Amino acid sequence: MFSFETVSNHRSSYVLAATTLASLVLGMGSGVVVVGGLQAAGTIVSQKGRTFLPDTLTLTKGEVVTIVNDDSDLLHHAYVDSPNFSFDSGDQEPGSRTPITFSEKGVFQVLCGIHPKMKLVVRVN
Ligand SMILES: [Cu+2]
Repeated sequence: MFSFETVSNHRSSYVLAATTLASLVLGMGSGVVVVGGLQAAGTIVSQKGRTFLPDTLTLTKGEVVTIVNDDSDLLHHAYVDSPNFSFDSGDQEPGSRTPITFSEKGVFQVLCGIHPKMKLVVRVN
């Protein structure tokens, strides 16, 4: 009986921690976050379960998207390779945040160099 309660308590703590983390991420997703003097706009895309969430976005030229690797045990490697805009994140460690400034109009695919099925479509107006 004692061991069951111990397991139960651990699970509650874990759920609480996960909920707090989710609130933090959601909180960062709304509004403007200023880190070290750099201003980042509020659009957050999560890499989770080898997918981008959300997987489509519509932006205005010059907006910043911050890609967060929410897979605790996977590297990702976001890139854009189009005629008028390209970007390469390098290795994205678990928990890392990668800002991308979309400085050109058009429709762009953000792909992952490690997981070919991962795709984020960004329309920039
Ligand atoms: Cu990936």
